[in-house]
Amino acid sequence: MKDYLCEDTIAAIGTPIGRGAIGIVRISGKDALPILKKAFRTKSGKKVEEFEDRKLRYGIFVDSSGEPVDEVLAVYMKAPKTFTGEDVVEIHSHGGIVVIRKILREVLRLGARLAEPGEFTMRAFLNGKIDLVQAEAINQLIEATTETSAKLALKQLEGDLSKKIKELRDRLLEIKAYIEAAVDFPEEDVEIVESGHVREKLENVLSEIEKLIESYREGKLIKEGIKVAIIGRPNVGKSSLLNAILEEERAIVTEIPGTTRDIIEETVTFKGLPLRLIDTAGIRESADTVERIGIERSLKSLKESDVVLFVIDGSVGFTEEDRKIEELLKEKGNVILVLNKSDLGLKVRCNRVKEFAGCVEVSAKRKKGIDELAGEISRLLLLDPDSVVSGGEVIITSERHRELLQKAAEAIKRAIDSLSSGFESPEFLSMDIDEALENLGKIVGFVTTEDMLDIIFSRFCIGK
Ligand SMILES: Nc1nc2c(ncn2[C@@H]2O[C@H](COP(=O)(O)OP(=O)(O)OP(=O)(O)O)[C@@H](O)[C@H]2O)c(=O)[nH]1
Ligand SMILES: [Mg+2]
Repeated sequence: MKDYLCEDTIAAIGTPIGRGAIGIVRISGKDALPILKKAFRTKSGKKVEEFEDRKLRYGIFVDSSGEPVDEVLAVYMKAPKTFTGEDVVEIHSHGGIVVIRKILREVLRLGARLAEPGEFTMRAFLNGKIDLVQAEAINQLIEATTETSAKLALKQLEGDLSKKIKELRDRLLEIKAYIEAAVDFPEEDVEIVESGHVREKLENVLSEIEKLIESYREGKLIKEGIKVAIIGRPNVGKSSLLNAILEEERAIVTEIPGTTRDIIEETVTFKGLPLRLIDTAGIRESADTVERIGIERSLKSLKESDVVLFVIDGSVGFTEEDRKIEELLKEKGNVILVLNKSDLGLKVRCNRVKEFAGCVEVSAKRKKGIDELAGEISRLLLLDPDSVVSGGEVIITSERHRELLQKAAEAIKRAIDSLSSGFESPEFLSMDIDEALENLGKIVGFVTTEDMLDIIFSRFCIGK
C-alpha cells in the first residue's frame, strides 16, 4: 500500500468468502463504470450504455468471450457522494465462491487492480469523506464480537471522538493566538497572556485530555471484552457455570472429576457486559499428562485474565485443594469467590468471607444467582456498560489515540510549568502548544505520515 495516488481503479470481493445467498464485488475509481459497461448485458444480450446513478439494474455478467457468468444486480454510484468519494460500482451475484471469483477475475482483466486491505476506507479518508478516527471505527465495527463493543465503535463512526478532538484543538488554537500576540508585542507580553487567561484555559484543556486518557481502561475492556477465567478444583461446577452464563450446553458437564481438559473460550454479552469467558481444567495434582497440560493452560489464563471467578463447592466448604488454589490467587486483585451448589445447602456463606474482592452464592445447575455475578464484575471493574455506551462521555478505545493524547498532555504540562515558573519566553510556549496541536491532529488525521497510514489501514480486511 505504498502508492497513495488514487489514479487506478480498485476492486475486491466485499462479502465473506464462503457460501451465501449473494456475493458482492465492489469497484472504486474512474474506470468503475467503463468496466461495468463492458461486462454487463441485458437479459436479451444487449449492451447497456446508460446506468442511472444509484439504481440497481438486473442483467447478465459476461466473461471475455461473451459467455454468461451469472445473473446479477449491478449499481453505479457516481462520485463524489459515495463511500470512497470516487465512482463506485457494485455487482451483486449469487454467493457461490466460484461465481464471485470469476466476476472479480473478469473485473481485474478489464483494468481494475485488486484492492489492498483497507484501501477502500483509506480512499474515503484521503478524499475527505471520513477522518482517521472514523476509519479506525469501521475496522473496530467489523471486528466487534459483542454488542457493546459494536455500539461503541458506531459512536466513534458517528464522530463523537472526532468532534471532541476538534473542539480541543480549537481551544488550543485560541490560546495560541494570545501567545503569538505576546511574541509580537514583547513589552506587553505578560499582560496579554494574563488577559487571555492562558494558564486557566490550558489547565482546562489538560484536564479534559486526561479524562480521555483515563477512559482508555474502560474503552479497552469494552472493545476487547473482559477476560474472565473460571478457576477451581475439579468437579466444583466450573463448566456448569460457563453453561449457565452462556445459556447453552457449551461445555461437557459430568460427575467425573477432570472432565474439562482444555480451556474453552466463549464471547458473550452478559447483562450488557462484553465477556470473554474462559472455562478451565480443574486444578489438582495429577499424574495424567493430558490433564497436567490442561492445568498449565488454566494457570496461564489465570495470569492473563481481568477477573477470576474462583469456584468452590459451597455445599462442601473449603477443602485442602481449594486452599492451595487460593494461594495461587494471592497475586491477583480481581477475584470473585463463587460459592456454587447453593441448591444443596451452603456450608460457607458470603457474609463470612472477607478475603476476596467479591463473593456470590449461586447454583449453576438451577441457574440461580447468575445475574448477581454480572453486578459483581461491573462493580469490581468500576464499569457501567450502559452509561459507557449511551451516556454523553467520550471514550477512547485505541492505543494509538492514547499515546497521542499522552504526548499532547505532556506538551501542555510543559507549557503550564513554564507559565508558573515565571513567564520568560513566549516562543517556547508557542512551541509546546504546537506540539500538543500536532499530536491531537494526528488522531483525526489532520497531520499524517505515510507510515502511520500504512499501519492503520493494513489492519483492515481486503474489500473494506
Ligand atoms: N447440585 C448441584 N450440582 C451441580 C451444580 N453445578 C454443577 N453440579 C454438578 O457437579 C458436577 C461437576 O460439574 P462440572 O460443571 O463438570 O464441574 P467442573 O468444575 O467443570 O469439573 P472439571 O471439568 O472436572 O474440573 C456435575 O455432576 C454437575 O451436574 C449445582 O449448582 N448444584
Ligand atoms: Mg469442567
